Amino acid sequence: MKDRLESLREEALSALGKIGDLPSLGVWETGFLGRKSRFNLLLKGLGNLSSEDRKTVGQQANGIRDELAAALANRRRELSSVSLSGLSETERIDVSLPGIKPATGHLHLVSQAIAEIGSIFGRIGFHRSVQPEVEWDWYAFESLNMPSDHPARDEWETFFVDAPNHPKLGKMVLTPHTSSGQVREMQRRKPPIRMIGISKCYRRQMDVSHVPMFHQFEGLMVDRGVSVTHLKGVLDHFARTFFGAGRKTRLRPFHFRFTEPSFEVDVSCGVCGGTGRLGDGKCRLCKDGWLELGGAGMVHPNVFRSGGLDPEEWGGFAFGWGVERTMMMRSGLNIPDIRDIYRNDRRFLEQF
Ligand code: FA5
Repeated sequence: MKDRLESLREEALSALGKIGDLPSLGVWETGFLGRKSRFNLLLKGLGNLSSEDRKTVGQQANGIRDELAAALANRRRELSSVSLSGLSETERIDVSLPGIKPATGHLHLVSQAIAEIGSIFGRIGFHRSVQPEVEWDWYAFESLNMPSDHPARDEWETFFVDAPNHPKLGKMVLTPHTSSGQVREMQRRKPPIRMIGISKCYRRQMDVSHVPMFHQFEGLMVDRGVSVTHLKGVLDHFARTFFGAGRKTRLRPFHFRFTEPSFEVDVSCGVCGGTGRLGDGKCRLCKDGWLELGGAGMVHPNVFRSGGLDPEEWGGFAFGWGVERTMMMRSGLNIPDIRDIYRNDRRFLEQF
């Protein structure tokens, strides 16, 4: 066994001397010193020797292992310094070559719109709030004057979460609209309130103008003596700043359970200048000079009660629109299908 160990030692040292590059050192190390190396296989035979022999052969084996390990470290040092000194030859840099521009990303167009909308309302004193992505039925519907059997709730096409009911707040749902933020905000802080809540919403809908996950922004103002005039002023401020000077809004009577009176908000069409006509014919973007933006109204007394406020003392308005749809209505964007926004196709996203 002593002879076999000695000849293995000589073989290993001679092979090491012939190695000329760093990667081959790794192969050598596995072959001669690794767990399944011939050296280790040989040592398995130690058990068959007498205790006297086992001691001397064991010492010899340890000595050889240390010697091989030291030789390996030496060779590694030598090869490393050779490869570094050769670098100036092999890796010459031609500073006159044009550089490679690193790819830089940018915010997704919806994130850009959210930041812009938040800042437009921020400049007139509305503070940002974010609603939870999962919500209790009570906040999403009941507190907003929509009892469980009310047919209006079907319009929200809600996702229900498979979780135990809350003893007081009912079922768990994916937030279907940001209006739940109205009551949460009233519970959170004392009036006067000026809030702009921008959050994710979920509905079981999918077609050219609907996606199952989208964003809404919800405005809420609560104070004494708030009237529809204030609402109209805030909406016009938004239309002018977001869509461009000269754009204005129009309120059409509508019905929401949580506002009274309620309105649909339209913005004047940027293509035909609100006239509904282009050249000799009708404007192709709008029908009569107006584009539909979203819902709004004066906060319903029952919503104030849900939020713990006295409707005799406080008044307020609220509005809620889709971020994606509002953004798509910007002149020149020309996004024909709302689903394109979330397909994650870089050829599309890089344009914004
Ligand atoms: C609401 O959600 C009311 N909460 C709005 C409101 C707030 C009214 C405060 C009064 C006071 P509606 O279901 O119409 O209303 O949705 C509002 C907007 O969200 C729509 O105009 C649209 O822009 C956007 N929206 C709704 N569903 C989707 C969807 N599946 N995909 C993309 N955008 C959507």
